Amino acid sequence: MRGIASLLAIAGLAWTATAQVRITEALVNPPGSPDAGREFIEIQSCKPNFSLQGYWLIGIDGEWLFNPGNIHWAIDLSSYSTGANGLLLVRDGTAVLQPAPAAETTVVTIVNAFTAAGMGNDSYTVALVRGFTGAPGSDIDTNDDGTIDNVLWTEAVHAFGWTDDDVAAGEFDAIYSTQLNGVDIQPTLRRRADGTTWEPDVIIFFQNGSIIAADAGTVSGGDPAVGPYQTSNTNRAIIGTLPSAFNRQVTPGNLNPGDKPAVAGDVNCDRCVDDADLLQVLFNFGGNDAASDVNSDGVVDDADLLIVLFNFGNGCQ
Ligand SMILES: [Ca+2]
Ligand SMILES: [Ca+2]
Ligand SMILES: [Ca+2]
Ligand SMILES: [Ca+2]
Repeated sequence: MRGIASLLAIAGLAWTATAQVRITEALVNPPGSPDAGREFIEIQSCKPNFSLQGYWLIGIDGEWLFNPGNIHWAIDLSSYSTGANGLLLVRDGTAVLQPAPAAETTVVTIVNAFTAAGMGNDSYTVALVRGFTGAPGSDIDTNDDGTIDNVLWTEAVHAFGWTDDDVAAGEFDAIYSTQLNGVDIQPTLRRRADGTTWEPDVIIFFQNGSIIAADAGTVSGGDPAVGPYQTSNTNRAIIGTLPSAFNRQVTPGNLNPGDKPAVAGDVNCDRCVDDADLLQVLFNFGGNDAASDVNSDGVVDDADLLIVLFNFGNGCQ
């Protein structure tokens, strides 16, 4: 039997903050045209069937000519919950995309969700925030210096973005993703041999912490209009070590290769219910730590403890 000291050590390690909800995949520039109708953003929660009350997805312009910091579109996710696997897919059209989303995934279809022209394909930021109080046309960077000076949310949860590295003298493109707890896919990772820079079409985040942002094409035998799509073998930026299960495919509404589904009772977001989760609930007992509040009723108590115990060992294989 493990001693309490080693249990504490495990719990301590587990308490390095892990976002309870994050972006897992996005297709911002599908092969062919038009873009609108085939773009998507996929997010995943640690808890199955998690209410997204107060969560918003927002698109933020970064182009000098488009007023850096302009809110391009904003989607209120408050009336939705993630699926049993933790996934929620936001789509901007009803046309079939391949592969079909998993049956457990919540699919939200809002025609022209990312505007009638789709998400920007140049310098652009996409963010997941809580408590958004702005609207399309709001400006989060009023003096266009690249630093957010008009905070229109209560919490920045996750984000991604990149510049197109294509500005005239005196111009300046802005990316806000690192200020929003996300990642900026740097131009140095996106150079062609001739020195020009490509812009990603798709970004995929894996649970092992790795990320790929790449140009997208159609898989051999696929239909350019509906996919399946795959990441380029040449125009791609990789951060970390991609899972060996990754086969380049874009997977809207399906777990990314190597990723695990959400599991009830997983408090520290490693998709396994074990002593670390049990200890975190015990240490927060009587409080309101959101991650430890397994049943999301506002208090950490025996009801949460029981869910952890009943699911003990789940997801750990
Ligand atoms: Ca500013
Ligand atoms: Ca996916
Ligand atoms: Ca866990
Ligand atoms: Ca509770």
